[in-house]
Amino acid sequence: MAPPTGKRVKGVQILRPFVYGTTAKPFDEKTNPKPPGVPDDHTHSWTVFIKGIDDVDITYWLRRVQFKLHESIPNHVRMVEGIKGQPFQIHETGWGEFEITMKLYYVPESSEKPQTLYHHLRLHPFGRTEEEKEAMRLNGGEVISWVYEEQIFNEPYEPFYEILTSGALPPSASTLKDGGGGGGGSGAATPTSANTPGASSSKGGNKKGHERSHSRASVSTNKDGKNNNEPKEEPFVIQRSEGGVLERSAMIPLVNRPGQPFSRETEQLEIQKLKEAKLKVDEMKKQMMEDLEKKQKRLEALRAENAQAA
Ligand code: SLL
Repeated sequence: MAPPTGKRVKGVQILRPFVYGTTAKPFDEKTNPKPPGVPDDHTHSWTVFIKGIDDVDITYWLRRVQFKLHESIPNHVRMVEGIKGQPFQIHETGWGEFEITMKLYYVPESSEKPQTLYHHLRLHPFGRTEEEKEAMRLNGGEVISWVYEEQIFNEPYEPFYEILTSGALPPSASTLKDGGGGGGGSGAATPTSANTPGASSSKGGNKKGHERSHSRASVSTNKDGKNNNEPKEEPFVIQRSEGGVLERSAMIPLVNRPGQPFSRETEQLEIQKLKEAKLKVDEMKKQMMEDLEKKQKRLEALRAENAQAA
């Protein structure tokens, strides 16, 4: 942690969305063959990662991540340095589930102490219902346990505030490649901790959302009809197309895409689920109150009968 430079910007809170978690796949001759040298008792390959939402770069605020794996794994404490536009991640193989400790080291300008996150590595399908487990099995046995999180910087120091607010950028080239990103998740994801029903978004990669706006050269004509062949740069327009997010912003994607299960769409579905659950609880409560009232009346009647008989 670097000594603080400048003052803290009072009354300001800046948040940055990010995603962390694990993706695991059982070894399988056809779909996931075991690489040479992997011990016989290893049953799965897996990845643990921290990355930007929509795969945008986060290394401008997160410098390095220390992953602490199970002690049975050789070299189980690993430091991963940030590479611009790429997830912080570790690929491993093994046979068992355990809790992974992730220590987040921020950029020196932040003067922030490291913070720790914990995540349970999941190798086997899980869920609240059999249906949820079944959905994981259908997805080629790939087990996705991803969590949406927001990093909050409270009253950041001035130099860091400058970095955080220096302006949003269009998604960088590194995020143009296929979805999955750090998770290694290839298809529509069924996220877990968030347990988002809408997560399994439409398949069939729609890459339009990642296209960046670009400036074009144009040829204009002068008043006198002569061609003015000087190429003219059109103003650079930052677009948020197809619900994707801009780099260095706190945006959330509008809609889900393959490998990108966290979005406003997902949030709306979660809210809807909560509303429905509340209605159900209210209804159950009403029913219980009615039952209680009936029982109380019956009790009173029995007491009265008893008193008469005595
Ligand atoms: C369990 N409590 O019994 C857990 C421990 C440990 C997993 C899980 C070893 C990999 C390697 C490995 O998978 N350890 O040898 O590199 O389920």
